[in-house]
Amino acid sequence: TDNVKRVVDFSLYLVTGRNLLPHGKSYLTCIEEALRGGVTVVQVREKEVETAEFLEIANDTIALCSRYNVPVIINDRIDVALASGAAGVHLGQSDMPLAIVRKLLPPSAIIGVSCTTREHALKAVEEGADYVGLGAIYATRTKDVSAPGSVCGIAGARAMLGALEGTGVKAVAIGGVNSKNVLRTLHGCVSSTGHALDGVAVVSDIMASPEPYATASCLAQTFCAWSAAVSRGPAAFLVKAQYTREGIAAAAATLVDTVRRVRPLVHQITNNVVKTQSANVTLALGGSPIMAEAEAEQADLARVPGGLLINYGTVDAIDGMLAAGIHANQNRKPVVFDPVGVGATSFRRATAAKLLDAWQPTVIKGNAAEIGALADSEEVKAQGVDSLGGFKDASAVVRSLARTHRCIVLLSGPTDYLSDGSTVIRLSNGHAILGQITGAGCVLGTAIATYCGAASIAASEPCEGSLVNGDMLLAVAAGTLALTIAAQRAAGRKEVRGPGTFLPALIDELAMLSPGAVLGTATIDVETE
Ligand code: 3NM
Ligand code: MG
Repeated sequence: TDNVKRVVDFSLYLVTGRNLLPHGKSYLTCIEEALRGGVTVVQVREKEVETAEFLEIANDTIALCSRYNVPVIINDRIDVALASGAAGVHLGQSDMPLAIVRKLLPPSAIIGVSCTTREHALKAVEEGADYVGLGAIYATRTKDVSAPGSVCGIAGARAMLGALEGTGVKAVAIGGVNSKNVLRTLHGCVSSTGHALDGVAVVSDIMASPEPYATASCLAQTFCAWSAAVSRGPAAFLVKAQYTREGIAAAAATLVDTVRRVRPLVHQITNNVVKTQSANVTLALGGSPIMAEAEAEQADLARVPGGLLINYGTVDAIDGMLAAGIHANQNRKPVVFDPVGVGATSFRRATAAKLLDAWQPTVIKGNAAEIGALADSEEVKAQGVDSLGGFKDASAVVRSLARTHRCIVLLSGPTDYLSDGSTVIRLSNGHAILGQITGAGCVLGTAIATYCGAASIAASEPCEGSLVNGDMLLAVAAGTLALTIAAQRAAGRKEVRGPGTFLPALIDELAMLSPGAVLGTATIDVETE
């Protein structure tokens, strides 16, 4: 009846765009194929047609969708919604105010609002919206999003989701979402307290597809796999485990051999200062390095299993970095991000934000200054690329940043802190002489990318709904231990008299590192919440 609001499944929300149909494909054929593929709600969006034609299209769409028990929402036009008996309307920020629309439509009407800012989301909640469209997530050609502020990005969606938590207002992400980036979008669009999307809204990926059935199926299946992974636990973007000191040490020791067995390709976009030593560290650990920066080669490289390191160092090759991470996400490869000196300039901050909106890192690693800058911490101020000190509560900082960015965060220093957003692991191996060579932090990133790459290849349980297979918290711990334990051993060698003799000794110790050395030397503490 008119008084009962139906429960809508927002998981795959198709917004129509007849102008995008491929040559020879009729509108209703496309919609029907998409419905068979798994579309759960349809919005009829018409920007050019006169009222009579809009009403006819709405009626035809409703007749078709009702056979699939899928509700139809009308974009903007209250009169068309009323005349067609549609399930509801979708309002833009400059359309009729929600409060008035609510009075005009029957109580059962589903009303949605487009939101780009946290203020929009708060207002939509207050006015009693049933759902919101968060966007544009990415740049798109389907709608004009050229005005400044029209693209909210993943970061903007996170802020809006924070405002929606506990309100019951559903949310879909819109704008440039497609079958290639949908898993990354779902993974990324989660508030720091864990509030996630109810679905994704798509126009061109389905409407312009020669095979809307296949495209919709792919989107729907990815959504299902993701929600299954999420329902396994709050931090289910990882394979959850109970971490103990002994368990971490044993896993790290095992991974020493795993790296050598699977020989992961370790693709590194890193700075000129450290390229040679990074490639040598990869080889010594048992991985296979490739230092490839051109945008045009990223798609091919991402198809080879392994790990990706993006160390933005002197901040060039940004197009290559953008493409590398996007392709790595699509191929479910781990991405290690080293935002070198991110606090030093506003350019570096903006670049980090741009990269983090384009792709999901598996790991962010940095020193106190870098982690402090990413966390907007006043406690640690950046000066150049060196860190000025530590945090009062480093565990809280890494845990919180891991939640915000939905990844593992490693804070390197005399004690290394790493967290998946719940567990914090502290590692206290290493040697002060690491501070006397250039690029010690950079090669730590290399070691982590090498271990994450190997762990993702060797993962016993592939998890379709997750961006990476395997336990990345253990891999980061293992990569960190490998480098710091080798450094300790190198520093203790007779022939090492200073930083010059230390670096080749470090490469030797990495090449000779044994599982037993890791087991016997690892200094690990675990804090669970
Ligand atoms: N609304 P595609 S973006 C209809 O930002 C619409 O509110 C947007 O099309 C918003 O899936 C958009 O082809 C177009 O990128 C989305
Ligand atoms: Mg509108």
